[in-house]
Amino acid sequence: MNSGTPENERTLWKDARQMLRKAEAENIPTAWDRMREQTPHCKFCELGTTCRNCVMGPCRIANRKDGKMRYGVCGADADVIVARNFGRFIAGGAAGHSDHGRDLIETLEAVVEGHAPGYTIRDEAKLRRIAGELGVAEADTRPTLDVARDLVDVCYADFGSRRTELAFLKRAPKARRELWERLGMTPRGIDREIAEMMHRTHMGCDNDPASLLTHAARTALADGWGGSMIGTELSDILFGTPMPRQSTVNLGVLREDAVNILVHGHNPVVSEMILAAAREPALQQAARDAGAAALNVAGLCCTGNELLMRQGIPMAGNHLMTELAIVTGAADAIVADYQCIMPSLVRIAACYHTRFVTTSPKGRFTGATHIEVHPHNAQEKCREIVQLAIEAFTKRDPARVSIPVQPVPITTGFSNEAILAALGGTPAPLLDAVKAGQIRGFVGIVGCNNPKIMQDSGNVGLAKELIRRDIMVLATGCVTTAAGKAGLLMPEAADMAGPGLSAVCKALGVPPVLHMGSCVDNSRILQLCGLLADELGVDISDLPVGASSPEWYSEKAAAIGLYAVASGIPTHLGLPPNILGSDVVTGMAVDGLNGLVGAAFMVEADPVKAADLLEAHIVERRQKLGLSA
Ligand code: SF4
Ligand code: MSK
Repeated sequence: MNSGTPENERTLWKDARQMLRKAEAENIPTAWDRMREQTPHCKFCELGTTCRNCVMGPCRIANRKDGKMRYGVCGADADVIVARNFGRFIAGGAAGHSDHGRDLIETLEAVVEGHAPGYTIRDEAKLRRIAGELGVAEADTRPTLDVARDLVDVCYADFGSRRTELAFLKRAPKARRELWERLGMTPRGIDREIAEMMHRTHMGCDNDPASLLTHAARTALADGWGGSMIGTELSDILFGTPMPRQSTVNLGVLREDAVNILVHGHNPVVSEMILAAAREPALQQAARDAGAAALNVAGLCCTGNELLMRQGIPMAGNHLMTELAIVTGAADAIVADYQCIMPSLVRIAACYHTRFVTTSPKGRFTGATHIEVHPHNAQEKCREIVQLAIEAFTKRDPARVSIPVQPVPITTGFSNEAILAALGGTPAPLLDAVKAGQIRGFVGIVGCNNPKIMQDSGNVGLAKELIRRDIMVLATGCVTTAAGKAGLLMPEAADMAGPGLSAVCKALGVPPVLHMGSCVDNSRILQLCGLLADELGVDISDLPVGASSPEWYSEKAAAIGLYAVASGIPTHLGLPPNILGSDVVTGMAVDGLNGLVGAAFMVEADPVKAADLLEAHIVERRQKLGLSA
């Protein structure tokens, strides 16, 4: 299968290029090949001017000279259709993150009820702290499980309709909360905002683009300050709060002599238990009996990030590496939960001995081995899955194995707790470095890969450009693997940073790009912004911060971008959402939101120009704070 694009134009990486050549030789199509088949994409859909919300349609809006097709059958124009489509897109992303968060509540509840063998509360201090923060009575003194039970209730309540605002919203500065209230953006209930977005976009409801976008922002905020934040905090409580540790990254982390189990998806509830099973002596012995030297659990995408942050497992790859990981011929099992798992993996796994195992009823794949994992049976089912991987190892064809390159070392584990601990318990030293101009600002680079962009060229290009300008980078999601492979997650990368940032990094022994976790862990960045703003007595929209997703593809990434903007963080995207068919919606996204929430989107494919745009915002905000540029 030849995509027509040379490998070195498809990806930045040697491991990917080698595997793309192997895939081609073995006639295995990849996302790049299918991208070529899908190009050019439907113009109406690209512009966002297709509506399929009822069966009087589907309708397409065209800017035709004869004036025809300016309205859908119901009379909706391009602005309304684009805004509705964007709103539903955001609802999809917010639903994904937040339903993930709900799974963590259910797991904590199962622990409380004694129905989750193998799970426990690993960070009791954090449980008590978070419970106290959210108003649970006597969180410091009551029995652990009683406190956990009350915390479960508080978190469940955030998904409903009876609150006027989400519990974690108090982490946002007062001025921001008041602004949201004035704008009608205060998220009340996570499921409520998502359901309301679907309601408003039904035919004959909200037909005002500004109103639709305001609710889209409210829905996104329910994700960032709600579903995602619950996901992060409860994951820390159940599996431990990340602290700095070392690991390795790229396809070289797969081992020829070991049973390789790749965990893929997002939710640590499954992957943590797979790791626990793989650490059991009986299963390790079973692996040795099968002729393997060890059981090697490695990560893909965000569940990989979760295990990397907390357990230091090696990271095999990000989004566009998932197919190529199987092409190594050394992946004995892919264990998937949900989100960002390409359906193509089933077909590619079938070309090898690889067992593709799905574990969630929300993530079924025809042709996969489905072993459903719930908190009550996870221990037993994950042992079964590890056993399956061991059996698959015995069927591996050594002649088809090709593990490219050597792993690259990385440092991970920069939760806010870890950052504050490194600073002596207060953000003050960090702010001193900002005031002195050593660190000029912070940019969170987050998100995915997209075969429309050379893999990781935007992620790495922007990170390098920003640190060179003394702007510290916070990385999550699939940017982690990119930054790691480029050597940016090691303290030695301080040498690639500007003089101010380099000096701070060397003094603290940290890299200029800090790995803060998975996609839901962007909530850590929100919390950090809230902390810094409160410490300075300003709003988040006054801070010298920015966000970027250079290679985003998913609904979830769009939701992240919108909650960042609505929180006051200027946000760069490497490619636009499908909104360009409406001048009104596009104008609001890139400009109009500035007047409302103090931040807006920027779209720029070139990473150096993107760095210019982000730097300009940081300079402007520094000057408003009375700091040097
Ligand atoms: Fe067409 Fe209106 Fe139905 Fe959309 S809601 S498909 S624009 S008739
Ligand atoms: S996994 S949403 S490709 S970052 Fe979170 Fe990666 Fe983007 Fe999925």
